[in-house]
Amino acid sequence: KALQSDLAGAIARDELFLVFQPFLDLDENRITGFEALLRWQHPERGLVSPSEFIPIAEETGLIHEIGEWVIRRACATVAQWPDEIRVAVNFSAAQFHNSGILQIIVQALSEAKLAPHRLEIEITESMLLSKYGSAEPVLNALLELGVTVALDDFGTGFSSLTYLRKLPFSRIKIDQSFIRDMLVQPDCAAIVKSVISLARDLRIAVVAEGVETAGQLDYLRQISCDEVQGYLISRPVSADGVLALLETKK
Ligand code: G
Ligand code: G
Ligand code: MN
Ligand code: NA
Repeated sequence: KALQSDLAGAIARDELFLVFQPFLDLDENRITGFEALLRWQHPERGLVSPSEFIPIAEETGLIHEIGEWVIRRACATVAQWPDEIRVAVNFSAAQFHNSGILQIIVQALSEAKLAPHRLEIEITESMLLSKYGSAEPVLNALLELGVTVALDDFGTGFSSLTYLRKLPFSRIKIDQSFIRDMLVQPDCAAIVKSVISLARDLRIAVVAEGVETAGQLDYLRQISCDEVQGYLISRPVSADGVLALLETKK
């Protein structure tokens, strides 16, 4: 397929870039970090969505090279931001189960002179059930390194409470589908409330994803959600946009 061969040269042609979407802490009412989201500016097709090209990268194995580029670029970028700001990077299963991944992360942190606690890795529940084997050793090694791990899209995969008990997550990101429906479906609100309460008892922080309305934000404040992310706070912005956002939301 054409897209596939184009993707192979995308890094060399400097067509990939990152945009950043903030996390807002509700207690402190300040931005605590940004999620790095990958974008591909294709010379003819224009902007191609990661939901289109990440699966191709995974099938072809290009995900390793692309994923390494994302980690290095994210670390180098966040190193230029204030010390209290973290960056979160999305991982694919194949990347996560690559034995060289720790070395790649250590090197990216060192090149950027970045404190490990400023990097967060986002993984999904489906990656924990992967054909590649146990995620536990990698998660423990990351923890030891000081890099934090967030469980992304929580509630959409095969959630098991065993994961929360056994694996060292710093954060749970409640999937946006729950946030979208929580004010219209009481069952959905009950789930969101319970996840927040469970996470608090386990000393795991909670991020609500996909917050789009003031009503959703108010409700999440009432039930003591730690952090929110979504178009209401900000769409993903360029690296320059991050600095502007940090100024205005101070
Ligand atoms: O930003 P957007 O909503 O278009 O992202 C679509 C999907 O692509 C999301 O599931 C997101 O997690 C994923 N994604 C974005 N950037 C990256 C990346 O750098 N690596 C991986 N593996 N997935 C990414
Ligand atoms: O799978 P993951 O949660 O990493 O995907 C993040 C995706 O969600 C990105 O593509 C981002 O653009 C999108 N997103 C972020 N905030 C919102 C929002 O408020 N509403 C919707 N519909 N999508 C959002
Ligand atoms: Mn994510
Ligand atoms: Na998510």
